[in-house]
Amino acid sequence: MSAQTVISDCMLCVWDCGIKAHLKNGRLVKVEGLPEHPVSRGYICPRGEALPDYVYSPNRLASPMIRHKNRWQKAGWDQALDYCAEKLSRVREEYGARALSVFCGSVGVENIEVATFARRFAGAFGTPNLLSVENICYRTRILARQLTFGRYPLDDPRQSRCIILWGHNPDGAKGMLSELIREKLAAAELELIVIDPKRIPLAEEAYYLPIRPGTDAALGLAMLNVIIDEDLYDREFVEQYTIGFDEVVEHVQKYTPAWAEDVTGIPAADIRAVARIFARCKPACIIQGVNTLDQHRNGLQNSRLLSILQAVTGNVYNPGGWVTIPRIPLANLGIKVDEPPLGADDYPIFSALWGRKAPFGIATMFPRAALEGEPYPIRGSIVTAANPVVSFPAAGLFKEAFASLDFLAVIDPFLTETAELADVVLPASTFLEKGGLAYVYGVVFGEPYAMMRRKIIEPVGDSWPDWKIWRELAWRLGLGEHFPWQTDEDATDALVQPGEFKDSLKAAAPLGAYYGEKEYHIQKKKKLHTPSGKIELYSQTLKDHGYDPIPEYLEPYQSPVNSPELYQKYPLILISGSRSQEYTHTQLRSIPVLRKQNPEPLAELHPSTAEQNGVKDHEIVRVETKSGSMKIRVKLSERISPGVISIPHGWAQSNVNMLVDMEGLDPITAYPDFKSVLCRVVPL
Ligand SMILES: Nc1nc2c(c(=O)[nH]1)N[C@H]1C(S)=C(S)[C@@H](COP(=O)(O)OP(=O)(O)OC[C@H]3O[C@@H](n4cnc5c(=O)[nH]c(N)nc54)[C@H](O)[C@@H]3O)O[C@H]1N2
Ligand SMILES: Nc1nc2c(c(=O)[nH]1)N[C@H]1C(S)=C(S)[C@@H](COP(=O)(O)OP(=O)(O)OC[C@H]3O[C@@H](n4cnc5c(=O)[nH]c(N)nc54)[C@H](O)[C@@H]3O)O[C@H]1N2
Ligand code: SF4
Ligand SMILES: [Mo]
Repeated sequence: MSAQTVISDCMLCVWDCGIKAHLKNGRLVKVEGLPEHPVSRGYICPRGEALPDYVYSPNRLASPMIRHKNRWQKAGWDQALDYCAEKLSRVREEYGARALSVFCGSVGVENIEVATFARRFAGAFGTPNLLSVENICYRTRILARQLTFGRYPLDDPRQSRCIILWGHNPDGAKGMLSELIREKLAAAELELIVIDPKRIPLAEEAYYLPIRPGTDAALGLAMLNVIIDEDLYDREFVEQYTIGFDEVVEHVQKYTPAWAEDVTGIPAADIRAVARIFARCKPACIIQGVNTLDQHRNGLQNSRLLSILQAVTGNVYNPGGWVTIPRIPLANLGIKVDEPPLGADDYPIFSALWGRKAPFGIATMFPRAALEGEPYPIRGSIVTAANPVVSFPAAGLFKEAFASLDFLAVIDPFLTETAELADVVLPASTFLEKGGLAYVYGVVFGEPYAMMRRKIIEPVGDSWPDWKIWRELAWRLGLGEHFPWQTDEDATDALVQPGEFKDSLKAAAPLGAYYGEKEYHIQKKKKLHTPSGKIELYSQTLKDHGYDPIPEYLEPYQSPVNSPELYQKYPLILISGSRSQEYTHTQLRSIPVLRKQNPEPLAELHPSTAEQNGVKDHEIVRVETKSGSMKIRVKLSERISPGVISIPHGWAQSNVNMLVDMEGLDPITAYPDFKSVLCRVVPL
């Protein structure tokens, strides 16, 4: 038997850990962490270890399938692609190219190979409607930081002396970070602050603030109030590199710790204490969850507030604060479409900031376009690397919308819930069966590091890599000139611009290479990319568009304060989507080794809340909101704040997104509120 160990990386979630893949006779048999990887340093999680079970899962789609009268029929690639081409041509003839949406999920954004070719196909076809999780994940914070700093600075925690985990539980969502934090705590090198309605494991070793969900901006404004009032800000940094500080000073006067105590439920003394630790203990780094701060009616302003806190304490562009990194020289394979995408008029800053156009539209507008033809009809969709009927808010509506289309194709290694609605499913190879670029925008500790990934096992079943699927489809639609690549190596090579970095990537393979260095103290060296050239605590851009130039506190859309009548009927606050190590979103539920570790979705409730609601541990309940209901088993936990219920996302049979609607969208980014949803539990 021939045994081989190959260096690669794991793309089962966004952090992209380095791996050592052990092969026997060309088959993946075991995966370990890769100590030589300069970012993950040997770390992998249970999903990474389960990679062999994942790639050879019996549930992988074995061949293309076409639906005939509600039954799936196996098809060859030629037949399936001819069918897709015919249907897509019809959509284009009847409604125009824009009536096709290309829908990408988390993998469809994070996996550069998947993202690049999907985007290129949309452009070649002529539709501006590339829709994606960019509309529910990360983009809000990126935009908030761009508005403040001109570019998107990233967390740089290795050298931090103080870290605030603000709505973020790295034990579930980012294992590498929890390892780092624990190392730093053990070495007594870190002040840790946790702001979370759940006493997460790291809260045991932190200054812990249990917050009422969705009230984070109140806490942030009060911290700013203390930092200014007690003269704890970095005067020199503020004077030299920011604009709008005077306005901020005036703005935060009304947001006192006593006021914030009423709003957040956190004692004023604790707010003061935490503000002091954060301001005095430099370098400090706020690490924000996506869930909590972005996915909120006031998400963009929440993220802006954290940017302002970092800036006034001088924790930007310093080691251990927030840092920018150079742009990776990716090849620009996007094809420009002149027409703007869905939502460009309604959400102008999200769609184009300072003339830089976002390549995607507003995904939360998709159901209306499909179901009501507003603002114009979307009649076809190709969903790749996404499972929106489970992962998107108002899941019932998304399902109805996809089911209503004239044509739906899904490209995925598995028959997802979205694929079940499709006319055609096309089996995609997983990342280990094709080349690609291991690069995740530097989101792991701000490291500008990337790896050129090569295929390490042959495509499983009759699956194809994404680039090849798009290519073959494009040729059938007369768009072949845009997809000249013949081999996996060609397609992978095309992802990076020719030049020094590409050469170094190839030379370093199978390990990766740095495409630059972290850019410390850039504010001293050059004008920033904001209109004023400085850090904009006050944002004239937001003001010009009719939004608050400095964040105000806004109650959650559904809340005891904002909707007291609703609260009478639905007296619990639902937070959804806390991550667990075994799963990525809607994926991996059918992998036995992972399912054993985390067998079923559980709704966490405090024992006192359970008692008030007549609910017992392990009982199955119905959870109801004004928009929907679902059943789930209850787990009592002293960790969760009373009055709050936490439900994970991604479980199709207990889909929490049946409970989440799209009424209170963020007016700047159209993000839904996945948190702070009022609900009730009904014992069955
Ligand atoms: N294992 C695993 N890891 C993942 C993913 C995955 O699916 N699985 N997904 C990846 C992706 S795409 C993303 S976007 C990230 C998301 O990462 P995050 O959004 O950071 O997710 P969590 O760390 O689970 O953060 C949720 C925490 O916020 C708390 N919380 C809920 N509501 C509030 C609130 O209103 N205020 C405050 N302060 N806290 C609140 C919850 O109790 C929980 O502890 O995770 C990434 N990592
Ligand atoms: N209630 C609630 N809902 C949430 C969240 C929350 O916090 N609360 N979080 C949201 C966030 S932050 C995100 S990012 C979304 C994620 O939402 P999605 O991206 O829709 O969820 P995934 O389950 O990760 O779907 C990815 C799909 O890609 C497939 N795939 C894997 N590799 C490949 C490949 O190489 N090629 C192709 N074509 N397909 C591949 C997988 O099999 C899977 O079906 O969920 C969101 N939903
Ligand atoms: S955290 Fe786990 S799933 Fe994510 S990249 Fe690392 S090993 Fe893979
Ligand atoms: Mo995400």
